[in-house]
Amino acid sequence: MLYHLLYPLHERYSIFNVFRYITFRTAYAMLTALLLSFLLGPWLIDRLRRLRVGETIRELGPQRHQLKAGTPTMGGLLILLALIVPTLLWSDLTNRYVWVVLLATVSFGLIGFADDYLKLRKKKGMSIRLKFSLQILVAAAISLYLYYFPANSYTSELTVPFLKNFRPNLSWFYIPFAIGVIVGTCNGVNLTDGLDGLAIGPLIISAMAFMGISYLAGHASFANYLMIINVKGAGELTIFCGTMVGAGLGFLWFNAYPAQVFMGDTGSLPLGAALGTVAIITKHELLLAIVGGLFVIETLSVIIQVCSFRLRGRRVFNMAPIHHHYELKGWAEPKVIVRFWIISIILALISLSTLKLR
Ligand code: 57M
Repeated sequence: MLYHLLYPLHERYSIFNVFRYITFRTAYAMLTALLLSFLLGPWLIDRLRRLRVGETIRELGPQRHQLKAGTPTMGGLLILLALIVPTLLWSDLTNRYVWVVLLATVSFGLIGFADDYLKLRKKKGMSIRLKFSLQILVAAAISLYLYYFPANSYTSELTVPFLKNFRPNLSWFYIPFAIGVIVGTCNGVNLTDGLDGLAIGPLIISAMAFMGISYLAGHASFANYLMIINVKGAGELTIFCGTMVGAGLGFLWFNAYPAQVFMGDTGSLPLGAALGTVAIITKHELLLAIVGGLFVIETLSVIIQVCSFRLRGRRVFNMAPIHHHYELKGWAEPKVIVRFWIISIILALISLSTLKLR
């Protein structure tokens, strides 16, 4: 909105030219998201506490987690607000991709909110079947739209990290693939969200990486130089990714150990879905598995644990997801968190290197 209101003034005052630049708007969208989080965070946490929106901790988990009982959850509401408002303020709202990522964010936010609400008020969340069906439904709508209204002829092709001349074309199979990317990412983030700041840290790091990727993919000359697919209009997603970094940092302020608030599914599902959608639009779906490799590791640990228990009757990890394994091995919670962040930074650096190493 600010873009539409203020940029036209450049004809009279040249200073307003800055509103044309994606980099300028990204920086201010990020700062707006941070400011909103700092201003609204304490108020929201207080409201959630008064409304008794507190977490019930399961007994089978690491004992230290019992101390967290009553910590307000649904802090994802703060993330949603800090994501949506700055995006509306600083983006070019005639860009269709901005609306696609906003649709993903809001719809998955509603699914997460409904689940958290039911968990709190009825003591039982949505059934797994209903939760997955809703996720698949929204992801299918997004995937079908992107497939049938493509930016270019490369839509069903995949960019393979480290390889420049191998771009498999999935044809119509791209639709279920894209659904898998969105649903997989949102559940990967959800599974990772089990220690203070553990999910939001790698999410910020991944959003930073995709901030760069969106900018490059949307810029014809840079995309051409790096030999990546140029997606006209994807550059505007730099602002959305910047907002995700700002909203994430703002939330981390309150979620840092010892957490004053948890994000709940209200936060983890929309963040994961938004990241997956950005990866699809920018045609870096496979790279997301490296950028967000920590979410993949957490998900794999659960799959391995469940398969091993069913097939061999034995566990591989003390407890899955893998962060609980290290907790039970005696690592202090902040140590697990910071080490997992470090792994996430390494993975983001490796993935950015693939832009040149091919
Ligand atoms: C969400 N939720 C946290 C909080 C957060 C199949 C199975 C592996 C599923 C998995 C599961 O249910 N995962 C989904 C994990 C929970 O956090 C809430 O949930 C929201 C995210 N959806 O925002 O509202 C707890 O995590 C802790 N927490 C923090 N700080 C944070 O910032 O400390 C969360 C955010 C919170 C708090 O204690 O209550 C969760 O872990 O439940 N299930 C599991 O993860 C369980 N693992 C398990 O059963 N493993 C088995 C099998 C099935 C693989 C095994 O290894 O044998 C663990 N969950 C818990 N305790 N709570 C087991 C131990």
